Amino acid sequence: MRGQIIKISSDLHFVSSENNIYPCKCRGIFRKEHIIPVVGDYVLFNKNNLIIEKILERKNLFQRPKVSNIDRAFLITSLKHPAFSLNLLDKFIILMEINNVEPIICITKRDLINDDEFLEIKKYLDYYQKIGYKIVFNTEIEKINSLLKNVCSVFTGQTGAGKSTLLNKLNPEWNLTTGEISLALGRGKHTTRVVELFEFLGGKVMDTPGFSSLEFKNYSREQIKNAFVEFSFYPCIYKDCNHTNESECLVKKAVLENNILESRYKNYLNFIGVDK
Ligand SMILES: Nc1nc2c(ncn2[C@@H]2O[C@H](COP(=O)(O)OP(=O)(O)OP(=O)(O)O)[C@@H](O)[C@H]2O)c(=O)[nH]1
Ligand SMILES: [Mg+2]
Ligand SMILES: [Zn+2]
Repeated sequence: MRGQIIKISSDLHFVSSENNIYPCKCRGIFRKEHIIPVVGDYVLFNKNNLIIEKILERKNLFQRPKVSNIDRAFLITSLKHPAFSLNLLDKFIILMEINNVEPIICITKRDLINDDEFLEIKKYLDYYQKIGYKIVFNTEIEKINSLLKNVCSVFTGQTGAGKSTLLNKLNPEWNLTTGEISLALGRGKHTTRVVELFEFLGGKVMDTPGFSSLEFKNYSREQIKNAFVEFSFYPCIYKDCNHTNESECLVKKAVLENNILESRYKNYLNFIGVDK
């Protein structure tokens, strides 16, 4: 039978298929061949002995959180506790661009900052919107529901940002555990421990354990450069311009003229390993 892994707990893989959930183990060969199933995987399994026989081809695969077959990724971004971070936002967006997944910026904890503080951050949010990214607030339930409809989405973000809280708001039946914020550390306490997939509005949505930092390696300079979508609005004379030391670089000019956000450019240099 064909099914999809919705949760993994030690060696038990919960496979959803035709309105049932089957707790399955993997064929022994998986371990030998270093095949590691993740939540989101479509699999072939035997419902008599509850063994997963095969993982079907993945559309995409992420390491942190460990999930596959994603169409949309919501970065749950709190404005305070934990603090708003442009570096984290850019890392997330670049990772999604490279993997051809649509990133959605979902803002939480607007209520924890005052209007002046919000205006400071709004300048940045307006820029991201201008270059084509969708931004929603965790209070805009209808808007979030319409983005979740019929596609497979993942909620990711820092621990304590409010992923599980928002999912409970979307559907209280999920009854997910939510956590306190450690005031000493200014972040969450890793309340969600495992990835879990839920069917919702004809699509799927995954809750995931939060992280305290996001790393990416193994991406080439070329990939990172192309993932900064607004750079293509400023076509440099040299097609392979890296926008670093080249003269007559239109991207650098756009940064100087405040048409490209300086933090974006700095993060670009940082991600390709050129620190200025
Ligand atoms: N004031 C305020 N608190 C919020 C908001 N959203 C979430 N919280 C609180 O933030 C804390 C952490 O929320 P969680 O939903 O557990 O965060 P999480 O992202 O699931 O965290 P991990 O599971 O550790 O990754 C809880 O105390 C929530 O009540 C919000 O919009 N405003
Ligand atoms: Mg959680
Ligand atoms: Zn250039």
